[in-house]
Amino acid sequence: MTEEKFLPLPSYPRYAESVMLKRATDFYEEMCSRRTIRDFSAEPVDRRIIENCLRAAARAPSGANQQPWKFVVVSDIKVKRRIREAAEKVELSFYNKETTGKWREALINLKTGTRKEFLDTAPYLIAIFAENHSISPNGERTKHYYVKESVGIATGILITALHRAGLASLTYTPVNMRFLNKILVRPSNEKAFMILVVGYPSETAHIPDLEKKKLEEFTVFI
Ligand code: IYR
Repeated sequence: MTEEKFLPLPSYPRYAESVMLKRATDFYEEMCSRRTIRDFSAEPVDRRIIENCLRAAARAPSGANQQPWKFVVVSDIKVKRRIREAAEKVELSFYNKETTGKWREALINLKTGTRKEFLDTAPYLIAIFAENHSISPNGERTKHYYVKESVGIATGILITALHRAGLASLTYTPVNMRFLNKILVRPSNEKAFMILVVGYPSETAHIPDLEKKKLEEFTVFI
């Protein structure tokens, strides 16, 4: 790797405190309108919007700046159908095994099931992979650090960018995602992290009546 140069920090946007407070409140309010949905419309979405959201996501900090992520953006209906088929197989065995389990109990309010219609209805499935190591052209392996943390941060920024652009998403993680490497022809150093389903909500989309914890419940100031 080439040695990084150091540059002076370019004009840091320093706001008046009142402006900061307003910006923070406005952003909080914008995040309050984000909801995970499971009923997507088939309406197409301009690919440039997705591209810019991905550019924003890839500005995430990462362990040793290794940027250990790969985003595979699937809009091809044949590929989406294959993903749905494979995912529903995984879900079938999950729901059969978990019928009495604690996990099933935790999901009861979400009314999820084995049918994953969104996988071929939504215009985009973004399969997110985590690169546990990289392989240079001469076959040398470089270990990556804090891979899950890094990919998690990038995914969070992606979800936020999509929401800001006016798109809804679903974080979808079947218990076994190895089928994604096969269908999407990804190498073995890439481990599927999640499928982010992206599009507009269907006109009849419903969401569970969930509560979010209050600041006092999840924060401690010392
Ligand atoms: N992957 C399954 C089960 C599921 C698990 C969690 I944790 C959720 O928050 C939602 C669903 C499914 O998608 O049905």
